[in-house]
Amino acid sequence: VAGSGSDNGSTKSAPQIGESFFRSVLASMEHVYLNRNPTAKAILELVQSNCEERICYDHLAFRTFAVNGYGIDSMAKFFLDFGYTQREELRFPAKKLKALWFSPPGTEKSSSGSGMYGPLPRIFISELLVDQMSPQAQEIIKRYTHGFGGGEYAALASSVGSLTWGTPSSSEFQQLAGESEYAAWTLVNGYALNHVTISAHRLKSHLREINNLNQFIAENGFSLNSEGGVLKVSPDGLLLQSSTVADSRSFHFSDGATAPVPCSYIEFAERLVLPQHTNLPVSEVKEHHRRDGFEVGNADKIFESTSKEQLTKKTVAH
Ligand code: OOG
Ligand code: NI
Repeated sequence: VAGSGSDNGSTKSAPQIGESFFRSVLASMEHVYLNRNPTAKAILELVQSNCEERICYDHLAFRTFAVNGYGIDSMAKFFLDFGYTQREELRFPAKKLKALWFSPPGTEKSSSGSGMYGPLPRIFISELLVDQMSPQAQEIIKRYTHGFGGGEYAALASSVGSLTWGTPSSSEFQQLAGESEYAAWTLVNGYALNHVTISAHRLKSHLREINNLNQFIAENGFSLNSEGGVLKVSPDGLLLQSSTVADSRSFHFSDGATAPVPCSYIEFAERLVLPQHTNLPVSEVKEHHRRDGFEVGNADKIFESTSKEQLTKKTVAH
């Protein structure tokens, strides 16, 4: 597990967390996610039954508030303690967001199972730059993140499916949504898994090509996020991504109001073989021969999978 580098230049210490505990926590996060998001559950079952084989996750994603110890670091700790390595930063100035991604350690018994028991996923964690929000929005966010110390329990909160803070009111949710849909989403979903991403190129059937996978998903009646076109392509042409429109669930606000709020979605990613490896026989191509990392232009549109605009289109389409 050692030897994958360090973010502060010091010698990397042994992981603080054992692999079976780590994977159990991921499986609990997934359990919460599948129970709350019928579309994600149905699609995973559909793809699995079509391929009659395991599903590999390309990455998992979380959202956070960059304030009072609730930012990226709060969720990253669990992954760093297991041996993940911090990689590139991505910036989204218009959305007032910053993100970091983390690559997994090499593990001995990583590759046999499916989902959270398969190859370890990359981790994508973003944070809302709270100090750039209006004073009113900051006040609401700080009301829920001040004095609770909840950031310390990020992974725990995600695996049990609870907010670490109190239940917000519908007017607070509306106020945030008017300024940042990301902020409103995070207020009611907290550290819940925002999405899992199916690694398309690691599927065995024709669905390993993302265009076929997208067509298959659409033919089965699910709506894909159409922001900037269904298929998101990186400038180098090697990272192809698409995602569903988020499900919504009924949320009981503190003022007694009950209203639907967006929850999570599922994503698909196809990573093409890097130019310097295209001469390798297909059977010899490994994950590290493919395009790694994330892409700001793709991510910017994938964030919209939980937006009101995409959710409204979905209702019209059905
Ligand atoms: C994350 C959106 C970005 C990706 O793979 O680039 C993303 C989010 O919606 O929180 O998932
Ligand atoms: Ni993603």
